[in-house]
Amino acid sequence: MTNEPKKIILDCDPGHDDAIALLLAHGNPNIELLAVTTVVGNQTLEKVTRNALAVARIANITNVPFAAGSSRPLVRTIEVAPDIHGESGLDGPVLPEPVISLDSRHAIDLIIDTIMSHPPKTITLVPTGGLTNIALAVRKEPRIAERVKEVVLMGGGYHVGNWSAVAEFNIKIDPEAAHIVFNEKWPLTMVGLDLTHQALATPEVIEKIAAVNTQPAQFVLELLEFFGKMYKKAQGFTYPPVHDPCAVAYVINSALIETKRVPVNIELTGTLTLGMTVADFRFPADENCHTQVATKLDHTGFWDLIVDALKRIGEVKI
Ligand SMILES: [Ca+2]
Repeated sequence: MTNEPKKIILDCDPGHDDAIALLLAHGNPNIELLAVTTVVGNQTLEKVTRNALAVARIANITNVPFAAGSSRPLVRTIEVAPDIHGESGLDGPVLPEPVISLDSRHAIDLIIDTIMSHPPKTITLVPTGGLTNIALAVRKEPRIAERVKEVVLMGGGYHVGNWSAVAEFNIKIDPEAAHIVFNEKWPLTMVGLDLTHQALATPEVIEKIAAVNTQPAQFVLELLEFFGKMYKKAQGFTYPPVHDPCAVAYVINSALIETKRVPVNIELTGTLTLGMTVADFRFPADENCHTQVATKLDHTGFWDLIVDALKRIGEVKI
């Protein structure tokens, strides 16, 4: 890790795990959060945007622009995930009224403006929802593909799916957008289900978060309690996998997550496999391969980062 904080733009659809990703990005000293953008996904754009602003209040994030983005996928009809995230998209805790207001720009313009106004190769894009905004941004301003440092996204899975047998939610809800994003030549790390299913919020993790004993930590506990119940009911998990902060953790300290360089592309025409992230493990990847997949998580190191971020955020009374 260098001393210079890593600049990121978080493009998200909060979302229990997005909320924790946002707290991690805000609370970790190695991250400089430049912008937060929202996209339809776990719930409607209106709901996830409100949730993002509520999380900003909970963690006292006051100096970061938030902008709303795409309200529907490029081609497909909207699919949301109330069976995991509830009707609000962030069910469980009582959400406070937001105190900051939205940036007047569309998310894709905030993304483009932010990337183009910083030096080349200094900004990492961290999408933790469907890829609609990122696809539209790179179509509107193709120069961002060369200008970003890398894309580290939560989505996909090379062996498992959750929204179908082989497709993960973020990719499946807007596969055309994912196809655009995976086929640009920027360095891209796919933090997929193979990795995030290792990021389980076990009782030991819950205990460590409870010991922080602040309102933001209590908020995370309430998120995880609801998320855990839903994951047990919907997908049979004993403890819930907390996907999105894994992408932020990789940016903070790549040593926490092992990766493998392989070509990845998105299935757009399969009748059973639409939205599958097809990873080709047959041969050693050639040197031009710009995609890699996350394979193995340091579980303790990962959760220690979350606990540390909550400690640094400290008490925020609402
Ligand atoms: Ca998400």
